Amino acid sequence: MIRDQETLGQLLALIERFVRERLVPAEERLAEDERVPEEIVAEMKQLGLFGLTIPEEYGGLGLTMEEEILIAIELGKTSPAFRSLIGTNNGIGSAAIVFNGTEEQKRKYLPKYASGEWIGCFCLTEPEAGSDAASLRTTATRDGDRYLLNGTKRYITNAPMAQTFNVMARTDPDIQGARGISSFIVERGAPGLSLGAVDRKMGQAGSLTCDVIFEDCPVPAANIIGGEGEGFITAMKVLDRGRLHISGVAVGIAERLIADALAYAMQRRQFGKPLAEQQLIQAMLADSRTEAYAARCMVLETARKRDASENVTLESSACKLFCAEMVGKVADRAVQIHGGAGYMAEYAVERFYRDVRLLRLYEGTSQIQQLVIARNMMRNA
Ligand code: COS
Repeated sequence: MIRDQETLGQLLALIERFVRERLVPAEERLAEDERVPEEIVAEMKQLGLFGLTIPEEYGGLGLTMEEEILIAIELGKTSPAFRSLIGTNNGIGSAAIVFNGTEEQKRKYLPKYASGEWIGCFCLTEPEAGSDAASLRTTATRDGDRYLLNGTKRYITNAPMAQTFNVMARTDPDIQGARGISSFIVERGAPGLSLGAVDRKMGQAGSLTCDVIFEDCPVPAANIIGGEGEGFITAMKVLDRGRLHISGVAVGIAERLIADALAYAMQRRQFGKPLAEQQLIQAMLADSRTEAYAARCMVLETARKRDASENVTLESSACKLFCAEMVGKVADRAVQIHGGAGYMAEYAVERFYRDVRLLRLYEGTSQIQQLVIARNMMRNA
C-alpha cells in the first residue's frame, strides 16, 4: 500500500540520487576497504535509512511493505553491502521487537535503531543449525530474574558493529523442536558475550559477519521478546518479511546489472556492429529484462497482500526463490555479455556476480523456500 504517492516519490527520488551520486562512485572503495566509509554512514543516518520500517512513533519512517520494497529496489542498484548495513535495523535485527516486543522494549531500542545510533542483528544460525533452525543448541537457563545464555551463533550479519543481538535460544531443554525456543535481546558489553574474527567471504565485501559466543552470559528476564517458547515462531515471521525485502533487493540488483550490460553492449563493437545488435546478445538482454520484470511484479504484488494483512508465508518464499535465482542468472548473463572483460575486477559485473551468490543462501536457501512453498500448498489444500 502506498499511503501518499507524492511523499513517497520524493523519498524515492532522494534515494535514487543518493545511490547514483554517492554510493555507486564509492563501490570500489567499499570493496577495497571492506567497510562502509564513515561519511556515507553519516549520510545514511541523515536520510533516515536506518529507520525505514521502524514505526513513526519510535522515530522511524514507518514504511508499508510496498513502500519498503520500492526503496529496497533502489538500494539494490549499488553494492549490496551498503544496504546490508541498514538491512538489519530495518529487518531481521529489529522486527521481533516491532512484532512482539513490550512497550518498554520498543521505547528503549527502536528509536536507537531508527537513528542508526545502534545496530541490531539477528542471531539464529549456529555451527550445527543452519537450514534446520529449530534444532539450535544455544541454551538460555533461567536463574532468578535473569537467564544465562550459552552457545555459539554463526555468520551473523552486522554482529561486528552491533550494539544489540536478537538471540534465539532454547529455554526448555525437554522440548527438542521449535516450541522450546525463546527470543532475547542481548546488549553489547554483557559479560560472557564475545565475538569471533570477522569472516572472510566470497563477496559482499564491507558487509561484516562473525560468530557471536555466549558463555554464561546473563540476560535480564525483562529482555525476553514475547513469552517463553515463542521465539521460533517470531523468528519465522521475521523471516517472512525479510525474505520479501531481499527479493526487492534482488530486483534492484538485476535492474542495475541489466543497465550495465546494456550500456556495455551498446558501446562495444564486434563483427562490425555493437554487441547489442547481435541477436544472441539480444536474447540474453531480453531474457534478463523479462525475468527481472516478472520478479518486480511478484514482489510488489506480495507486498500489497501483506499490507492488506494477508498471510504471505508462501508468497514470500516464492518471491525469495524466484528473485534470488533470477538475479543469479542475470548476473551470469551480465558477465557473459561483457565477455572476457566481465571476468576483470575493473568491471562492476565481476563483483556483483560474486555478491549475488549470497542471495540464494541467506534468509533461507532456495531449497528451504521450496520446502516452505510445498508445505504451505499442502496445508492450504
Ligand atoms: N509464520 C508463523 N509461524 C510459523 C511460520 C511462519 N512463517 N513457519 C513456521 N511456523 C510455526 C509452525 O506453525 C510451527 O508452529 P506449531 O508449533 O504451533 O505447529 C512452528 O513454527 C514450527 O514450524 P515447522 O514445524 O514448520 O518447523 P520445521 O523445523 O519443520 O521447519 C523451516 C521450519 C525449515 C521452514 C525453518 O527452520 C526455516 O525457515 N529454516 C531456514 C532458516 C533460515 O532461513 N535461516 C537463515 C538464517 S537468518 S539470515
